[in-house]
This record gives sequence, structure tokens and C-alpha cells, in this order.
Amino acid sequence: TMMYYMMMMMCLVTYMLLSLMRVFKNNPMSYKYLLHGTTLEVMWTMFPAMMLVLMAFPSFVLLYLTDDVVNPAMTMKAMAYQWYWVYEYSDFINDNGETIQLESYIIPDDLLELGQLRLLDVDNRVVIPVDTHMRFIVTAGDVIHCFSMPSLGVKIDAVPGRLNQVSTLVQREGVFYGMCQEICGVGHSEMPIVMECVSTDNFLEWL
Ligand SMILES: [Cu+2]
Repeated sequence: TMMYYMMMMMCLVTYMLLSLMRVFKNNPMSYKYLLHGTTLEVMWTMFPAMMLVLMAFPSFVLLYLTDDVVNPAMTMKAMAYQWYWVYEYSDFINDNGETIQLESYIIPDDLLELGQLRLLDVDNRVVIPVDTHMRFIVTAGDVIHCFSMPSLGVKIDAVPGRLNQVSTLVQREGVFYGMCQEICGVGHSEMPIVMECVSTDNFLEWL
């Protein structure tokens, strides 16, 4: 049947082409403005082009504005390893004068408790305050990973020897899940991110 339709189409197109050729061959005075209109062509090329340029510039401005990290209130450093995350609160020190940091491992299948999410829950959740302009500094200790929190609109590569920064403002409390999004070895699926957003008071208490 496919061949049948194709033959139909070919016959139709060939017929149209031949009849056009016949008409114009026998016509000593073809009407040239019917076939080609330079003004019209220039107009319908330039108009969309101008529209695209006009749309492009504001969106570039917006794009690069979202990359800017403007005066964050707090910094959290996320370091990726094979296959776990280390979170460091660079702005706070503990009683021994060291920066506060915690390691976050996945809960393996055989240790899961009822209600916990397989391949998604971790032993230590990273806690951040709500309604605070956060800066995440993201890096890795071995291979390239990726810090990805879909519900925060954050996804940035964790590259060894490089500090990538991204800013976000979490506007509601809750638990947010993320994952490593850069294939990093056999444990790639076993290094989820669980982020708990709490009120500032609770956050300071947790620290
Ligand atoms: Cu990874």
C-alpha cells in the first residue's frame, strides 16, 4: 500500500509539473510579479529575523542573570565521591573550631525500613533553611559527578579540582530529592541527595 500511495503522489506531482511547464512554455508574456516579488520576500525574511533578535536579547539577559550568584546569605558545599556525598557548612564551625560537615550515604536495600524509599533515602539528610538565599558550591573528590535537585531547578556538574557554584532560594519547607546525574561508576544510582528544608530556627537548632 505504501508503494501505491507513493506512485499516486509521484504521478500527481509529475502531472502538475508537466502542466505548469506546458502553460509557461506556450505563454509568450508570463506575469513576472506573480512568480517573484523581491519586496515581499525581503519583508517576510526581515520581519521574523527582527522578531527573533528582539526576543533573543532579553532572554540572554535573563539567562545570564540566573547564573549570577548575588549576595547569598549562606553557603553549603557539596562534595561528591564514589559513591556518597559530603556536605560542608562553610559558614559554621562546631565546638572544636572545625567546619561542620556530614557524610550522606544511601540506605542499602536490606536495611530499608517501612516507608523509606529505595535508592532514594539516605542516612544523613542535608538540611538547609527555608527562604534563605543559598549558594551551593559543588565539587568532586574523584570523578565527575553531578549535583541535581530537580525540584529546586538546580543541576550542576561536580568536577574534581573545580568549584562550581549555583544559587537557589527554597520557598517552602519540605524534603527534596535529587540524584547524581553524571554517570560516575557502578554506584552512580546509589548516591541520592535528600535535602530537608526547615525554618531558620529549626535549622540553627539542628546545627
Ligand atoms: Cu556520581
